[in-house]
Amino acid sequence: MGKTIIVTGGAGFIGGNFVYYMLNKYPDYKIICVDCLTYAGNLSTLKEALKNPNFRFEKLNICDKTGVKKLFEEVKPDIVVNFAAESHVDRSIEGPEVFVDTNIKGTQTLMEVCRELNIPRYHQVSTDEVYGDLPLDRPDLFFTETTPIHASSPYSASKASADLLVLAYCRTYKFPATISRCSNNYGPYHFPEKLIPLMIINALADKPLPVYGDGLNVRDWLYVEDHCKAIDLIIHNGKIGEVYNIGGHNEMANIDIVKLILKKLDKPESLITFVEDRKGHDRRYAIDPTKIHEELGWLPETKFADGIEKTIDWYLNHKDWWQEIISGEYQNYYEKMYGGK
Ligand code: NAD
Ligand code: TDX
Repeated sequence: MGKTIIVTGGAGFIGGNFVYYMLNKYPDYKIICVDCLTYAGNLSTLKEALKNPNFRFEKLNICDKTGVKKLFEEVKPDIVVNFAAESHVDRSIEGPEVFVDTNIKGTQTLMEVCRELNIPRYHQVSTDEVYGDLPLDRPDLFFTETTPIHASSPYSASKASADLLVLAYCRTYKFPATISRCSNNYGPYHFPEKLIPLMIINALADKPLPVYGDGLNVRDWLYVEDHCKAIDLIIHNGKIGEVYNIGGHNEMANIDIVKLILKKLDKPESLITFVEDRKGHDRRYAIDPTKIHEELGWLPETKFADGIEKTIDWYLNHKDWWQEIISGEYQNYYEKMYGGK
């Protein structure tokens, strides 16, 4: 029988991609998106999903326990997948408070409602950033699920706190949850404040491409659809109480990504502008995904060369989507973050 799945944060980048992935893969499932539409949430991302009778959107804050409980009581979800979060490291450095509210308190609120209503399954979408960073001169080191938590930014500290709460709920209340910790995603609907879309959009406008510090920081990039596939496997076949790392074994220095984007768009490298470094900037992230591969058979399918091509094409073909975003409040953000740099 078809399941009912609540997807929180489904109007954002990864949650939105997950909504489409699940609607396509499981035509007998009902997908309900809970999202309060912060600056990062866009209903236009869900335009096609809203035409699907198996999809429903609820504008709701995950910290609003009364609202969340009323909805969960009504729809009786089989699974809750929590993507909702404040997700941008730079914003967490400027204003950490909302990160504590949404990422920690919001997670606890969702779990509490699930516990009170005996919802059978909860999944927490977390990040590799909870492990802190790795040195550039030790390419043999990777994050495994047993790497100690060592968060660097207010963002990653809030995600790590939520993870600890989820694990505590599992142990104390036998709460039926899993956690996934994924590396950097890229792909369609990625909010323009993040590295890859920002560089594509600035390059298209012949604007400077702001690279933090020396540009040698390394991230492990995964095409967003591969992340969605991993979460699908975990919510259906994962073991309760377990953490699964998800990563593409695709480490790249920021500067190399930026140069690649310029080359694909036929723009000059003179657009690259080195700016002041991010405070506390993590040097390198690299995931060891052996556990999810061996237990659940997951492997990344999209090679970076193909994924970046698809992503650039998507931004070229969906100018309406991002032009609407960057014409609003985003302008103030951009001026504040990059104006003085
Ligand atoms: P995003 O910022 O694009 O989207 C977040 C969504 O959550 C938005 O739609 C926003 O409106 C919604 N939201 C925020 N606060 C809310 C609240 N209080 N109540 C209800 N909805 C709220 O984020 P993303 O990049 O899609 O990330 C999704 C999840 O994946 C996050 O938990 C993030 O920590 C995690 N993650 C992201 C990446 C990445 O590379 N982007 C990598 C690993 C893990
Ligand atoms: O203008 C920029 N210039 C620049 O050099 C921006 C926005 C970023 N960078 C650098 C900082 C990072 O080393 O690029 C790298 C990637 O930056 P982001 O896109 O901000 O991602 P990151 O900080 O690595 O975090 C992302 O991956 C892990 C997501 O935003 C998180 O939500 C996720 O948990």
